[in-house]
Amino acid sequence: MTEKTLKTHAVRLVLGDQLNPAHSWFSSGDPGVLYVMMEVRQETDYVRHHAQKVIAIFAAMRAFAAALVEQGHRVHYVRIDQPESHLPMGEILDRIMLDTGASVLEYQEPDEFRLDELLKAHMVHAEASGNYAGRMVSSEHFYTGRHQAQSMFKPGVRWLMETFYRQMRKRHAVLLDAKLEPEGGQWNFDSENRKAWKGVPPEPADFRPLHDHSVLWQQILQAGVKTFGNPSAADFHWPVSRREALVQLETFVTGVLPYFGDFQDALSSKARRLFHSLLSFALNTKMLSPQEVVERVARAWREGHAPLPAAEGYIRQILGWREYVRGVYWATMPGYESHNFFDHQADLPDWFWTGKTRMACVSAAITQSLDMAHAHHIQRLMVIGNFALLAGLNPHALHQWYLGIYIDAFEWVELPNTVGMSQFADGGGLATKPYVSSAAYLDRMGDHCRDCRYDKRQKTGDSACPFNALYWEFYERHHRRLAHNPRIGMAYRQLEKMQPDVKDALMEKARALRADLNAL
Ligand code: FAD
Ligand code: DLZ
Repeated sequence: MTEKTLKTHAVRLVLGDQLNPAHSWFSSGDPGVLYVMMEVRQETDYVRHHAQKVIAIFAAMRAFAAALVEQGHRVHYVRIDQPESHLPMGEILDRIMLDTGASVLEYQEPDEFRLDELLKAHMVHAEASGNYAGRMVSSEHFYTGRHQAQSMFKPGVRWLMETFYRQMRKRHAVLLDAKLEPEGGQWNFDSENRKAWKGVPPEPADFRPLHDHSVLWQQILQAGVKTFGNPSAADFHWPVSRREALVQLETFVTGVLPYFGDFQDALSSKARRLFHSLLSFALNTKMLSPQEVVERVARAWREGHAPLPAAEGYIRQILGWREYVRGVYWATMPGYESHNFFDHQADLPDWFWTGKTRMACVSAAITQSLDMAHAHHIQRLMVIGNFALLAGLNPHALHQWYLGIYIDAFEWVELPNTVGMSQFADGGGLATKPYVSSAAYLDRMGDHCRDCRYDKRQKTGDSACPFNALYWEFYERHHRRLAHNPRIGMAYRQLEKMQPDVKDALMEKARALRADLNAL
């Protein structure tokens, strides 16, 4: 029986990051609806992805399709080892529409500008040719609808994250008391979230399920998809179904959340995860909703299982930062991807693909990223991103690296974080000052300096930690662009006070470092 004989009136496309079982599409069964999911080269090849990212997305897509079929829905699934996977998405959709005779193609709003434009243009063409009608519906995932985000963040309106976050807390009645004031009398407990970790309490055990995806990995390899990073089944722990994602949420909330606040900004050579939730993949593929995660964390506090600074700190990441960067993305695309405020042009050193640099903190963060397609926020921002900004790496090349390597990287969230927050390449649209530091900060928040080949105390000479000279030269080099910023006045005052010979030596050292980044 062909799909035509089943009388399909509508085809509905589900993208790889739209695995939301609570979407209203699935609340009732309609035998006239055919769901389409596809593993396609168009999506695997727009950037080179980490092997685990491709495996995780395909495994989660397959689990989602199987769950739909189990519920009685009809699904047309294109696997990566089928010849169709080489076709553009639009052509596959046209074929299915022709084969089924369906008159309507529905799709959920894509989170990425590229795909949004592509599908929009495809629907306009299909409708103009009289082939079928296209209809975009909400993905029913975020707190802030896409149009609402676009109008809130419209050009000329400057939204500080903190202002946005407070408004979100009020609008969605999160952590508010009976008088609609913030619980604990404070909106933000950030100042309590900056402790270094000395090994106590111990890093939580990783209860995530271990998956063997070797069959899927062979299919990906045979299809010729180019990836990088560790594909090893032995290291694959990402949740690939809603059931697994819920278990992960529960183990985080019950055993880890109480310490999240304290060690949110910590770095450690002995703990890769520290007290982070590892929920970003499940959230960004929509297996979990942000509302249920926020509600579960708020409940943990209400029931006395987590301190308020931990719960507030965690909720701020999701209700605040996650929604905020999405607003920035939709308000500034297209164009945000090409910002380069400092005109930084250096290539990424080769060790971005091997982790083989002698800077212990950078090596650990990159090696971990290659091993598990994840690094926590401070590794992404204050280790890798900090180095990239000080060294003058090209922000667009860096954006592509971040977009490829992390399990949770989808452009709507990765791009503002990399180009805006981490590289200040938008000139301060998102961040109020560049996130840069010398070795002192890295040493205060972590323990990598102890066993590093470089010396955190030295600024010049062969053994000096590269972050030191690079830090001062960054400020000197960008004096014209940054000196007026009141948040960094202190750095410029220190530079002014520096003895000329000390300053010259620092500048010379930094220029030598930047001339041969591969040697670090
Ligand atoms: P936790 O530390 O447990 O935080 C909980 C949740 O809060 C995360 O799962 C995430 O959904 C949300 N969150 C926290 N910080 C942010 C933030 N700055 N922006 C948006 N959401 C946030 N996050 C991504 O989801 N995808 C990315 O591609 C991504 N790229 C980044 C690139 C750079 C340069 C930087 C500095 C940060 C990036 N982040 C990205 C934000 C953050 O680092 C990750 O969300 C986090 O490390 C994911 O691990 P986790 O789930 O254990 O997070
Ligand atoms: C990231 C990704 C990859 C690697 N592969 C697919 C795929 O084969 N099919 C698919 O539907 N989605 C994939 N994705 C996720 C999409 O790129 C994602 O939908 C967009 O980035 C929009 O956020």
